[in-house]
Amino acid sequence: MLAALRCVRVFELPCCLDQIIPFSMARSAIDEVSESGAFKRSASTFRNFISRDPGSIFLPESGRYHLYISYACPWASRCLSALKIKGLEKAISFSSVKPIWERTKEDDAHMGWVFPVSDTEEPSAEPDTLNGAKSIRELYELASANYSGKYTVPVLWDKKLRTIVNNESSEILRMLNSQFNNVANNPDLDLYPQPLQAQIDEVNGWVYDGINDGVYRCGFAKKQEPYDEAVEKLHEALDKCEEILGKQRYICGLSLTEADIRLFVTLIRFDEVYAVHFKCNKKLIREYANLFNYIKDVFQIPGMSGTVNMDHIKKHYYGSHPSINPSGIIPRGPNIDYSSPHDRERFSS
Ligand SMILES: N[C@@H](CCC(=O)N[C@@H](CS)C(=O)NCC(=O)O)C(=O)O
Repeated sequence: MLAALRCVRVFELPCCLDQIIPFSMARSAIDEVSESGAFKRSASTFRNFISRDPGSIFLPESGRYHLYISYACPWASRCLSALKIKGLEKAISFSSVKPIWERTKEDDAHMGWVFPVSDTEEPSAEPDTLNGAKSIRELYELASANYSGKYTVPVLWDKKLRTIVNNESSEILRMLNSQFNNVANNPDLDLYPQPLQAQIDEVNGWVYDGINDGVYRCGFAKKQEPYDEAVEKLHEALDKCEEILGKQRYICGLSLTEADIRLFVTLIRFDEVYAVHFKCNKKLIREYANLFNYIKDVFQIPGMSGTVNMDHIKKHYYGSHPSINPSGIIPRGPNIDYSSPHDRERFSS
């Protein structure tokens, strides 16, 4: 039965991603570059859903699932944010890997996420006590013997069936929002409310293209033209956010939704990392009045500050991409204080 379950994987690629199939054998995002020099992200592979639907293999049981994250990773931080602000820490355990990629096997050159060997080796990172894995790669190999994709975080792990449920952050975020409300401390918080779903989907679309994935397309471009295109698109999207957030507190209106979480995780890394490491220095977030206040507002939501570990974030990016930063030197600044006062309460009433 377990062998069968480990094959519960679907390979539905969004049509916009179908041209990247030739690169899907790449084992690391930094290698996913087409001949034009543009970065093209491949789709996640494990796409099962936790639900109470009849026939569901993965039921929403308290204590059954574990979320493997890296504090450095914006995609994993989406999920950690949902877990924390929904109050799911008792129901779903989580742990973080070390921030800087290391060799995952002695007999090949793959570099990726690894666990520390002791609790004291790296603050905020923990050894894998669940599976005894040395790396995230080992978890993928446990879940599927012939897996050939990237070894990414987040990973939502099923302790009962000892397999990966899902490794796509946008889907994990939705499951955490809706499937565990009977055990959540904050069940009334709905990050994807029915009346706003079309608007959230629309915002997610251009925020992903322009901003979430956009910063990576700036940073991982290997030629000037795709870089220039990505920077243009990034600032079109940031300008659009700035305008929207000049009229309302959150990106889809009066209440916090998953679209805010998805925007926040990129914005909080922007001035500290992307501006320098990914060459996104055309305009900093702290030069956008509304965006800068908005980051502080979201950061100060109870639970959110615990999802931001700037030490891991900076160590990871500056230390894990030697083709971009061969020395691995971590810039000292700018050390922004996101807990300082903001002006977003002006929209509250
Ligand atoms: N589409 C995935 C993307 C996840 C992803 O790319 N994670 C990065 C960390 S920020 C990763 O683990 N990369 C490992 C690699 O590229 O080898 C999601 O949203 O969950």
